[in-house]
Amino acid sequence: MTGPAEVRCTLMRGGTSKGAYFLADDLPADPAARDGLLLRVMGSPDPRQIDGLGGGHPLTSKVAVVSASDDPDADVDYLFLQVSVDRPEVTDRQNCGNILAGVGPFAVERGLVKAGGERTSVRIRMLNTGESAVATFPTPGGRVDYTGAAEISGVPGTAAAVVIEFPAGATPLLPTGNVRDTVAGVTVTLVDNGMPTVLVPAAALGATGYERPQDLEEDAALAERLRAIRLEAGRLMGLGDVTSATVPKLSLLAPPRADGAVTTRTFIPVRCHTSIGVLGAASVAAGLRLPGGVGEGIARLPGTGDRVRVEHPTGYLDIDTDVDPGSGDTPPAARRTAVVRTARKIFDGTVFPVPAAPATP
Ligand code: NQM
Repeated sequence: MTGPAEVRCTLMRGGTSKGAYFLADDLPADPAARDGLLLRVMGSPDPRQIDGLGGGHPLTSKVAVVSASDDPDADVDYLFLQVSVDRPEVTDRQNCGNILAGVGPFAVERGLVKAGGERTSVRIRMLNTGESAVATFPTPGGRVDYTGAAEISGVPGTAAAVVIEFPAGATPLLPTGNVRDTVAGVTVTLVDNGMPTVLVPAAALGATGYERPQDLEEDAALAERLRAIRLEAGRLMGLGDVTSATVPKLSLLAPPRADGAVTTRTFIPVRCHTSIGVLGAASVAAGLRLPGGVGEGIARLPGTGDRVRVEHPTGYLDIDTDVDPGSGDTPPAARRTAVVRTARKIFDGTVFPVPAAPATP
């Protein structure tokens, strides 16, 4: 076995996801050794991840690697790693805005950032995309307070708000330069406001958009169409061959059922999300704001303000996006995005990445 036999680890809920948080210095510097260790920590590959910390779903098989930043504009660097549940794969090809919610509190807990008073703001450089975020959360008496009155759909109870602000995106909002593309025979909007996402009218795939995630996951014909769309969209978006990548995500759009702007069912990219990712929702919200996008005629955007309420299978996610629609040679761009999440420290201790002994025949 390569790498350390035991590692300090903090298990945290970040938004509607759960993951293992590490200091970068505690993990092997070599990515292959690090990834091998993380597979053993999470118990992958195994659909139940019975031999590790993972919860048998992509949303609970996540890792944050955090370190002090050498960027003068950032306090910490955050590398997100998605650990596959059923394949021996770890990827840094996507970011995660839910796990991001735990990064600021973790940085204070582990002494990377000093608490700043009643509330602390942590400037985070997100290594997966090169973009940045600022997370602000309560730290009365110099300690992170996880308790509070903020409610987010998909998480029982209430907790302290972690307010996350994203400045203007570093990547083009429209990777192909078009508000509509035809991909595998379906008209879609390909958008990236922090997460490469394919917006697809649910009706174009014979879905209502109100199905339960498990029912959509059981539809083999739908899975095949989504796969074809994703592979072609990935190439068009400049992501290359995305056969085994976790991006782009696909969000099926339908008219809102409650008081939101749109209803979504999001594939990440094979399992259907029980809610929606933060950056996935940021991309949906920005895409809906683009005149001519496939959301037109489906979404009901509020007449004023930046807030877009994105409905999903377990409620809704409110996201603020300010989009410059562009004009002439100036392409559309997201000026600012903001969201409220919550996080919780679940345990802090030592994880033992012992490999399973080979089974005897
Ligand atoms: O889009 C799931 C999640 C995510 C990602 C996924 C996320 C985001 O809910 O910012 O948070 O899309 O794989 O954790």
